[in-house]
Amino acid sequence: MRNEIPLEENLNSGHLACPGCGGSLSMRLALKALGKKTYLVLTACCWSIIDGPFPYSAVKLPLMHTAFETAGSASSGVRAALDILGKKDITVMAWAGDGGTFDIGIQALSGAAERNEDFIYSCYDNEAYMNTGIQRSSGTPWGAWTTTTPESKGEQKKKMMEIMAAHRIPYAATLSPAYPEDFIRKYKKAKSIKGTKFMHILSPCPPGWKTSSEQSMKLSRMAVESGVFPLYEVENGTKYTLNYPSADFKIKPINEYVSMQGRFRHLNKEQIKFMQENVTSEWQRLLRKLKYA
Ligand SMILES: Cc1ncc(C[n+]2csc(CCOP(=O)(O)OP(=O)(O)O)c2C)c(N)n1
Ligand code: SF4
Repeated sequence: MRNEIPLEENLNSGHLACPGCGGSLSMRLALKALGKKTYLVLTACCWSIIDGPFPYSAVKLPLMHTAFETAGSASSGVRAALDILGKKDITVMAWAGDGGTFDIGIQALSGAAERNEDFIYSCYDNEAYMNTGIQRSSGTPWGAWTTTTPESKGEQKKKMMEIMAAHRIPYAATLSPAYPEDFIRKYKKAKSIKGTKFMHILSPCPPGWKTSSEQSMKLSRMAVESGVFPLYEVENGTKYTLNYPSADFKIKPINEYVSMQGRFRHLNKEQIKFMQENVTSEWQRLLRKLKYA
């Protein structure tokens, strides 16, 4: 099989992520796909730390740190400035966590998407506000322990892909660092499309998920194979394409995925059954959309 992963590295070694951080591997893959002509807009999140203190930067590309809630508006401004300078060949990529996307940045992101601003928005979703000590976000799954849901989170995860698809942006996709070829292909595709592109990346976080570092890739794969985080694309809000698992794949039970993570340790059999029912019904909904959209 031909290796489709570019050798080019735009992320230095020696960055400040925890071992096993899905967010750092995801950035590495995204920058391999996008190449040198990329301008990064980074909101407050773990990546503000991972990148390192000024004058150091883990990223070999121009990068602007901006306020937590502004990825959508700041990226729109950077795009406009580059266009005025005639630098239309530079890709602008916003990079934010689930807290910065699902919650605090959603207004600026929705505004930019409605205007169909020409940039790639990447949300690396570690399912909580990790940088400030594991607080729940609207991307945290039902049942998860966080410091602000010490019993168990009682609300379901927000369906961010559906919200973005409802804006009818040209491209939205789910990605996993455990599927690097699919990951690279999607970023290259996003780069080739004009308008707003939304990339939703499930990014394991060992301290926040209470897992060991070496389990991150296994967990990423299990999230996909169990249907917790299927990999798919939505074009113009209507055309759905499923990548992994395939529609005829019998999704694996979530038990192993859940039991490997300390954040779900308190759940009893009934609660895991409830989670399973939700995952199964969401998977079936996705299959119906594929068929009828
Ligand atoms: C307006 C504002 N409120 C709060 C903060 C503090 N803060 C910085 S990072 C962060 C958490 C970010 O969470 P998320 O976007 O999920 O990224 P992660 O830390 O998980 O990588 C918070 C609350 C801030 N910088 N600005
Ligand atoms: S806390 Fe989680 S998201 Fe943040 S650097 Fe560590 S592993 Fe990555």
